[in-house]
Parts: sequence; structure tokens; C-alpha cells
Amino acid sequence: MIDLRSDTVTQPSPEMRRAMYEAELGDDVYGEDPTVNRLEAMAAERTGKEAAMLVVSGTMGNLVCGLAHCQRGDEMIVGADAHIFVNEAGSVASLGGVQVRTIPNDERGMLDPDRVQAAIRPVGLQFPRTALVCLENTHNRCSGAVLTPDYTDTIARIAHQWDAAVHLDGARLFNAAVYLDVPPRELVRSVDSVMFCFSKGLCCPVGSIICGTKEFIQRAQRTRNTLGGGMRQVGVLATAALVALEEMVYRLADDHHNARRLAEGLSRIPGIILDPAQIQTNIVIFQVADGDAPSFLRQIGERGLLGHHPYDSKVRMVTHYGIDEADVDEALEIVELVMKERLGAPRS
Ligand code: TLP
Repeated sequence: MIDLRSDTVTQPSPEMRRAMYEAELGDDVYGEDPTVNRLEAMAAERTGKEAAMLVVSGTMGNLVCGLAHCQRGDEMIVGADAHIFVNEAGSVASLGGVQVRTIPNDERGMLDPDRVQAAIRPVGLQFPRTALVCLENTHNRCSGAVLTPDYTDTIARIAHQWDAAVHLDGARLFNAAVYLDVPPRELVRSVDSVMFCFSKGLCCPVGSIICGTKEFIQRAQRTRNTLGGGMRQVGVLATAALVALEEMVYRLADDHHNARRLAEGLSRIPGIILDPAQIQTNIVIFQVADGDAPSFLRQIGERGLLGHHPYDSKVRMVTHYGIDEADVDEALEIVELVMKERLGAPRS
């Protein structure tokens, strides 16, 4: 099976498994797990923030940050295609009483600065307080598009002018850093909090982390505990994340190369609609001309290739650790065969 559904399907590397066996452990709810403490210090250093806190998942990281920035009745601005809005079960609204206001994001995952400015509420008894603006880098539903540091600074300047905080869903922050060839701290220099995931392209089995000021992380620790997210000897997971930060970041360039190869090959197959120039990182989203993504996925699945159906008539394929050029070429052969069948052309 060539599994391109997501980079979440990655298996831990042999070094991670070894490190998990040997990790030095303590009770992290007492702040006594030395491996977690080392990981949190390293994550804070990599993002240029004062402190960090390990959480179970990206979803929990975004939620904890949303709850730590916002009070009940506050409003938070997010892009209409943001993972926070689309894929997190309405968590800040249901658990935090936070009103989510969406504005459109363009196909590169960007919010128009003028629209952000216009969406921020004036101060007044009748209005919710705009407490938070969220960005996503790389942008999942926009084919892994990358936001530059300058763009993020522009949005942060607007938000901060009106006393709103900025949170970055950086589930794939390191993909953006590798693509732009900048240190991750440059990408988050103007945001108040960032979440990034170890369990996507960085190949860990579990884990995400949030970073921000010391005061923010102290508040977030209370929120994480409220959600039942305090973990005990969680150094067994943190140690894999340390391996990820030290050894798995630079190989993301291979995933980007393979995604480019996949996108270029797909764009040459009749009936596949895709502009390969749009692919910057490891996510390839395309359309099948007849619009029936579910049956296309069924057909490629029967031949050993898995993709994901994010929405509409779209298909998503994600490259990751464990997928090499030969897998990409085999995936292309399968798609070509299936498309020939779908378009009714005789088999070659
Ligand atoms: N994304 C998953 C699915 O939920 C769609 C995937 O396969 O891509 N932010 C972004 C931008 C994400 O893409 C994801 C996961 C998350 C947050 C949530 O992370 P987890 O799955 O750890 O809760």
C-alpha cells in the first residue's frame, strides 16, 4: 500500500524507538520529567519564545491557546478554510464560549489585511471583544502553502494595534521553514503563540507543542490540566520529539521534492486538474475532472494507493517519511491507469 492520506501516518524512526526505550522519565504534572523539560526548552529556543508546553495533539494545542487567549464571549478571527475552523469540532466555541468569526482566505492561505482590520470589533458594550487572530502555516487546505515572515508581521501589526493577540497554527511550521530556508523563529517572531506538531512530517507517534511567553504558558498549563491533558511519564514521547527536532527537520526537503514530482506527474495525466507550480511543501491537492473524488479514491485504493478526500471534488495526497521517488512513480502509474478507465480510453 502506498499511503498518501496524510503525513500523520508516519511511523517513528529506529532512532526514536531506541530513544523511547532508554528515556529518562519523571512525573511531568510535577514538572519533573527531565526529557519533557529538555524538549520544552529546545522548542522554546527554536521558536524564539520564552517557554513551551507539550500537548497530546495539534487540536489540543490550538484549543489550549484559544482558551488561554480568550474569555467567554470574546471573538476570534480565523480563515474560513483554517483547520481550527473546519476540523476541530468547534472546540473553542463549545468548550470556551468563544465566538469564531471567519473571513475568506485566498488560495495561498492568506487573509487580506484590510479584511482583518475591518473584522476587528470596535470597543463597545454591544460588541464581543476581538481577542485573537489566527493564521495557519503551512496551510493544509491550500495545498501546504507557506506564509512568509513579512506577511505574518503585517497581520500581527494590525491585530496588536487593536490589542488582539495572534496565534499561529504551525502544525507544519518546519515545512514552511525548510521551504523558505529560514529559521522557524523568523516565521513566528511577531505572533503571541504558536503550536507545531511532532506527529506529522517529523514522524513522531504522538505530540504537539505550544510556545509563547512564560506567563502565557503558565496559564496554558492550567488550561491543559482542565482539559485532562496533564501527562505523567511522558518523556517516552518527548524523547521521540527531541530526535525529531535534531534529525528529522532537514529531511522534510525530500518530502517537498517528492510532492513536486508527484504534482508534476499528476498534472500531465488527462482528467487531473492541478497547477504544479502551486505546490511548495508536502501537500498536493487536485481535482478529478468528472468531480467524483470518492469513487476515484476507491479505484486507486483497490490498486494499492491511498489518498484523502478533504472537501468538494478535491483529492489530497501528502508525501512523508517512508515515501520515496519510486513510490511516487508507482502512484502516478496507478492514477494514470485509473484515469484511463474513467475516461473510457482503451488500456495500453
Ligand atoms: N490535520 C490532519 C487532519 O485533521 C486533516 C491531516 O491529516 O492533515 N492544524 C493543522 C493545520 C492540521 O493539518 C492538523 C491535522 C491539526 C492542526 C491537528 O493536529 P492533530 O491531528 O494532532 O490534532
